[in-house]
Amino acid sequence: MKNLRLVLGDQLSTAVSSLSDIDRQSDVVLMVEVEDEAGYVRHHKQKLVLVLSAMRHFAARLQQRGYRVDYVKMDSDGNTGSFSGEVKRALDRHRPERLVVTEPGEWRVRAMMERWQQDLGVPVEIRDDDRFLCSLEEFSQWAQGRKSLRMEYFYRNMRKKTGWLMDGDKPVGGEWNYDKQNRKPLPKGMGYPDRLRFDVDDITRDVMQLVARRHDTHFGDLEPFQWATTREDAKRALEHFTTDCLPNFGDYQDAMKSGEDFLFHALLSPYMNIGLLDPHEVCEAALKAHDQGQAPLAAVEGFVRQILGWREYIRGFYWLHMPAYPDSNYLNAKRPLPDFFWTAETDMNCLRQAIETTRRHAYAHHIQRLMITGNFALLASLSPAEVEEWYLVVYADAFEWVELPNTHGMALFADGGILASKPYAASGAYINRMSDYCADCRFSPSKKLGEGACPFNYLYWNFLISKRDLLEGNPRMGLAYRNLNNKPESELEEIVAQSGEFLDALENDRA
Ligand code: FAD
Ligand code: DLZ
Ligand code: SF4
Repeated sequence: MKNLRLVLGDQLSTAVSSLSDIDRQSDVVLMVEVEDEAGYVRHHKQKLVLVLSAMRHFAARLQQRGYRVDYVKMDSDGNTGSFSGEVKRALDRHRPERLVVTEPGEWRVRAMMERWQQDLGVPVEIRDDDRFLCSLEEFSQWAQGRKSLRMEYFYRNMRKKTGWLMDGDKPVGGEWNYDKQNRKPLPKGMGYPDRLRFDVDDITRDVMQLVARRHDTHFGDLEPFQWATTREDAKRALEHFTTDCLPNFGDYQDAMKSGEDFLFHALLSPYMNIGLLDPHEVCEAALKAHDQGQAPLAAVEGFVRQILGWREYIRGFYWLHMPAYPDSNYLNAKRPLPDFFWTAETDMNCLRQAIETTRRHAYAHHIQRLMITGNFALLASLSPAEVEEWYLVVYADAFEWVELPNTHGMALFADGGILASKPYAASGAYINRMSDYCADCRFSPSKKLGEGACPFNYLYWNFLISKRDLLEGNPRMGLAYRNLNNKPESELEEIVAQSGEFLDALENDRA
């Protein structure tokens, strides 16, 4: 046999570089279900089902197309439980001349792969992952010599490179970014689209039984499982999004509502991240909707920016800064993660809603992740490592290349501002403006201190007080510190005292 081609659980595309020059007669595709990947963090049950079921469907699709596939199931005899162990066993079975892989999405797996040639005694070719719109080399060239790596400038470059939403060398409509139009609260009486849900077939049912048997203690509800696990269904999800949600995506991108877990969000990140959809085709579908007059420019620009801008930028950023990136802890945050992040048992309704959504669907939308759970973790000085592990566990779309910069850099400001120009810290007033959560909360967003005051209110000021030496010099924090400095000393003392009591009690919320 000539080449053994390893395809990982987040590389489920026939266009992946490891398969590009495959000889279907003489090469074998290797896919392995391994306990190490299910357990290196205790992934949400639905994330396990999504990845393993999508792997099995993908293997079946390859076989139908005449590929030779060697597929190792999780509970098959002799499964060693690790990528290295399963690659070694497959090398013994097939004796290939060469092992071909596409670079993985996580540093720890890349480090493992780089040892294989020496440890396993076979030539190993690690190919670029060209499913992204910006190569790692291109990103590092863009980053070279820049003092700060702001996404907005990267995004403009990518717009010029792709020609998307460009009118010659000018942005269509005259602006690069229409975010000013994209921050509306939800109007009363608004209707929401019924989201497409996918039936569980025999393959998915088998995987659900496997997960129930082996991973029952992991976080999250196993049922109802409604994610797509095939490319065909993921394409239907894309079509549904562009038709039914995209026109309103921009306007209400930052809004939150009880009982409406998805609003107008795409629900496409898991599919792009595991290979069922290509980011290129997702952006082109949105651009087509704009060309055909089905979605306004602000919505389409906002959506394309998330993928062409943020998603690509985050990936380049991860590889540029690894492996040292998670070691920083600029704000010296050390408090352990409270148990309610797992149980949702808290009186703070916004947090309860965001965590319950997460438990139900392995999903919460961006503003819930950033401005509810992320904002709380920032204000309460929760340990970055513990918070990062939580985000990696609980979301179906979580892979370290995308989870880590978003959590460590964007939500927690633990890198001291390499990714974001200022911390995304907000008080209860913001949450009240952008959601209906406060109406059903035992706390009041308009109360700043004392019994019934919203904890986000005093924690916000306490955060500014306690991190003054690290943040006051930041030009984008000027207004916040001017407001803080106008407060009388007695109020500052009360803020610190009430926050101290709250945070001490939080440390007792441990399982
Ligand atoms: P939409 O809101 O509809 O956005 C469309 C698409 O844009 C998404 O599918 C996604 O591919 C892309 N996108 C938007 N924002 C980002 C971003 N900041 N970074 C990368 N891509 C983006 N996204 C993940 O894919 N995996 C993660 O593990 C992850 N962890 C996050 C952790 C935190 C603390 C925060 C603040 C954000 C995180 N995000 C992560 C980014 C974002 O929240 C999700 O991509 C988005 O919520 C996915 O839902 P959607 O498909 O409905 O997205
Ligand atoms: C997330 C995941 C899980 C749960 N299981 C597997 C698996 O059994 N086999 C596999 O090839 N990939 C799995 N994955 C995805 C990997 O964790 C992912 O490929 C690496 O983290 C590199 O990004
Ligand atoms: Fe959250 Fe405060 Fe509003 Fe309650 S009052 S939902 S804690 S922001």
